Amino acid sequence: MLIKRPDDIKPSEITDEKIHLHRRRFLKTSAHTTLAAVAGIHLTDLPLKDAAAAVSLGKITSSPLSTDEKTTVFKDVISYNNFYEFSTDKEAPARLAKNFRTSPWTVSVEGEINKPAQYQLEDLLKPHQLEERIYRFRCVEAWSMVIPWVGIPLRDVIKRFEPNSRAKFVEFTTLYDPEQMPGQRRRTLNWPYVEGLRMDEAMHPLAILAVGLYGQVLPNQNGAPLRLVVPWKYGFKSIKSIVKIRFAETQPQTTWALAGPGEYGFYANVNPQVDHPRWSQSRERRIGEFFKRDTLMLNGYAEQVAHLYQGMDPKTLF
Ligand SMILES: Nc1nc2c(c(=O)[nH]1)N[C@H]1C(S)=C(S)[C@@H](COP(=O)(O)O)O[C@H]1N2
Ligand SMILES: [Mo]
Repeated sequence: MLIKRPDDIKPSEITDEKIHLHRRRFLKTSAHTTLAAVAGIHLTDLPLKDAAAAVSLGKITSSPLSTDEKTTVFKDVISYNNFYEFSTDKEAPARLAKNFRTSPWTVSVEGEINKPAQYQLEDLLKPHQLEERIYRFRCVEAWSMVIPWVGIPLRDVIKRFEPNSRAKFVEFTTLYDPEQMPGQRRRTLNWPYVEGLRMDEAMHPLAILAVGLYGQVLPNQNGAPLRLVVPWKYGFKSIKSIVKIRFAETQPQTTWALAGPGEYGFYANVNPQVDHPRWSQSRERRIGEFFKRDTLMLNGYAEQVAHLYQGMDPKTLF
């Protein structure tokens, strides 16, 4: 269930002291400060003698679309990841992505639009107000988190590109750079990672492009410097480190559907009633909790998005 949050709650107020300490520690890495510089983000010194420059994204407004559920501990959000470009191991991306270069970062925008262009990340972000969106995030492997993302509504960005009437789908592509991404030297997946949304899904106010979490620039292992977040779908739809956004008339291919067409589909809507062929999707483990909980239809966002799938067979929406 979604509740309204007052606009003046700063991300700093929803994080505990431990989280702040962790934040200081990881923010000392240069990759973050470089991204901050390129994204036109200002740096603020923390009143701590061991802290170098901590990154701040500037003004972040809080969104009424946030959940009021307890957020997952910061350390878990940044140390338990799926990022196959680095490793299939969940703990390894944090270490292996440490020196990943996120600046300069160019996003190529192509296809059925009036304004195709190559954007520097800072230019892509400039006209937009950053928002905090606290979302439930449900991985297809039956674990979940609650993450305070910092991002911008995808729909606002898409409108700037002026899609034409043939734009029925939008495709996203992750960087291909095996030199920096050791996982890409093996064919665990079809590289580069690609994902897609139907246009009406992409234009839904819940879909965001994230540049941060917990009030700070995205850690590399979480998909820096730019990743998609679609909270009513399984986590694999939320593609990381995006370098290309392409608009198309036909449904794009997606990495996981290519890897296992019987197991992963284009829609990947969270549905507790449709099992994965190898495990149940009815329950999930919230990271940091001991007892499993019921998985909610459309990850708890049914009220907002169920209408997008009216008349479609839920069994085809996996
Ligand atoms: N490029 C890319 N994007 C990706 C993945 C990946 O391996 N590569 N993993 C996906 C999966 S399966 C999940 S659950 C989420 C994990 O996001 P997190 O590590 O920020 O929690 O990222 C998704 N996006
Ligand atoms: Mo996932």
